[in-house]
Amino acid sequence: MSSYMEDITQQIAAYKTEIAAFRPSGEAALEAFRVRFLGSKGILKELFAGMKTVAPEQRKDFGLVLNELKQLAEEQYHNGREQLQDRPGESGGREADHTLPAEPQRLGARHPISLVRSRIISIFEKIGFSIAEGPEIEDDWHNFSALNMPENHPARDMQDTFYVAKAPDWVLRTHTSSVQVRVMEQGKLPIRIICPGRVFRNETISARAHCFFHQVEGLYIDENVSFADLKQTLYYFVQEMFGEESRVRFRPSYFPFTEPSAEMDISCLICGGKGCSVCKQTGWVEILGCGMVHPRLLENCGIDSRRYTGFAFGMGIERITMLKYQIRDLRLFSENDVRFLKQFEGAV
Ligand code: 2NL
Repeated sequence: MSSYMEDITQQIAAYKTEIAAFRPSGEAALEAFRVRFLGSKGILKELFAGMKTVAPEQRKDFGLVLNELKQLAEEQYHNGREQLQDRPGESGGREADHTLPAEPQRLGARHPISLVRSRIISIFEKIGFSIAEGPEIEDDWHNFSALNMPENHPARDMQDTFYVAKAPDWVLRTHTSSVQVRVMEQGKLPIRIICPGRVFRNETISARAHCFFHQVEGLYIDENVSFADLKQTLYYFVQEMFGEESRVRFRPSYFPFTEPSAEMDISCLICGGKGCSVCKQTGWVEILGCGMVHPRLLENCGIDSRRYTGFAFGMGIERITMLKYQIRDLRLFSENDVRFLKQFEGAV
């Protein structure tokens, strides 16, 4: 064998190994492979051109070897192309497979205040209460005076208020009673409403107080509405909200807009009444204030207090939520920390 044939045979073996091992890392590598071996100035063109220097008796065998090498290179080029097309996201890749299951979409969670507000609303809707809403910026009359809290009356001290500096008659409502006053003024009786909404008080922010919170107030006015109706309605609410084993108790209290007034406690959800840190060893926790609507209020709104009586109550949604979900710090509700909010995924 001539030395040219020896050299070229070795060289062809090396090319064969290189071609057989080829796996493209991307489009550019595949194209470089094509140019190097199969291009118009590529290695195979050059080898075929070398045929004429081969002795005529060896030409046929040499031709067969070259054809084999060319076939291998073409095969590897096609394999490489297929391999790239199977890879998603590569340029020139196959279209997305729309039959694959979708990436799961992350759902947010409802805010616990919103969850509990909905729950309270649906409990009262079941027994015929409807929802009333009103403005968050109120005039003095609807927030205070109509509710038996005249100007300079010490009862106003119970609710440290944000006043609108440019309009001294306007305040950020300190309770949603103002909405109930508006409904009473419309004069359509009987009235059976609940008023959920945001209220504002000028408190120093702590784990137990904030400058805004959420309230649900309720009002029922008709002929012959009694304190027994009040007790039974609120007992029903507690059973629905906290479970059938919950007990309630009423303690005398004072509010300027009700007479008589009471505060309602429920048996402690944590210890069941035995005494623990949540109920401060008393077995009871306070959840709302209530009472019979003061006759002066009815008169203020043009309702005949000799014919009609009513009961009213007010609760803080934050307080109910803290009890229901054992949340210890009121500030968590307005910090929007997703680690807190995520815990309510799937809660209803
Ligand atoms: C509390 C106590 C209360 C009322 C709210 C009310 C409204 C009208 C007439 C009479 Cl229009 N009363 N609301 C009555 C008693 C208590 O709320 O601690 N709320 C967070």
